Amino acid sequence: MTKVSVVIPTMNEESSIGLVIDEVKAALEGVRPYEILVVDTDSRDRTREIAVGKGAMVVEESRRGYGRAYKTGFEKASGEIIATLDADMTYPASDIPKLADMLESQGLDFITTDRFADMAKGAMSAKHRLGNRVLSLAARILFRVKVRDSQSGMWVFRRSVLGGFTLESDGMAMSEEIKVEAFKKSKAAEVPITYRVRVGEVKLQSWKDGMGNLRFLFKKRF
Ligand SMILES: Nc1nc2c(ncn2[C@@H]2O[C@H](COP(=O)(O)OP(=O)(O)O)[C@@H](O)[C@H]2O)c(=O)[nH]1
Ligand SMILES: [Mg+2]
Repeated sequence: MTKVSVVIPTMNEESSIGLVIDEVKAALEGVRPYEILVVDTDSRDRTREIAVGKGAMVVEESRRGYGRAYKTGFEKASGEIIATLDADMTYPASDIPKLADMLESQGLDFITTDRFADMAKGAMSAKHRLGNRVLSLAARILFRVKVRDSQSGMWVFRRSVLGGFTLESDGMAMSEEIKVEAFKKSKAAEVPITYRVRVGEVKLQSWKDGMGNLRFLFKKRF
């Protein structure tokens, strides 16, 4: 069985990181070899302590940014398959084995997930839903990527795809960037998931990150 490295970025997620690690362990223990890498940016709460206590490896990355955290985590990952998710209980960690199986049985390189397929009530505000729809539409038009949800943060992919492109963004825009590149340069698919209500405070800055993402798409395209 191929090893899975589960990479989780954190910034002050003490109320949820333990729950996420528990769910990852319950899903993978005895199913596949795995490791859990928590990439933390200067948490001032008990995030690191909880992660270490639950057996995860904590990677310190003090340079801010969601994309930066992932790039650092990917460099440290030893599994041939990498799975990503937020530290906030929104994504179904229990789906990781199913998605890894799908990757292998269908000969895929990259799987991203579609949160719009089954979203819990209150999991995403109307403003964020609209923003995500606009960004997803922009990605479809500008890059012809067949994704409904360009901002989903749960991906399961072969580590080898990372050798095929360079990720420029250090921020939230890395989420759409990795999809654009993976769909262009490898065999990729989007799979529906259930998206849950967040535990703890959101780190995303709606307007700043939303407009930043849109700007990123246009800059990358033209
Ligand atoms: N290491 C690190 N993690 C971050 C940073 N910004 C956000 N995160 C984490 O990235 C994930 C996504 O952030 P979140 O607030 O859930 O954004 P949303 O899901 O887009 O609303 C969470 O697990 C955050 O703790 C950062 O600068 N560094
Ligand atoms: Mg989140």
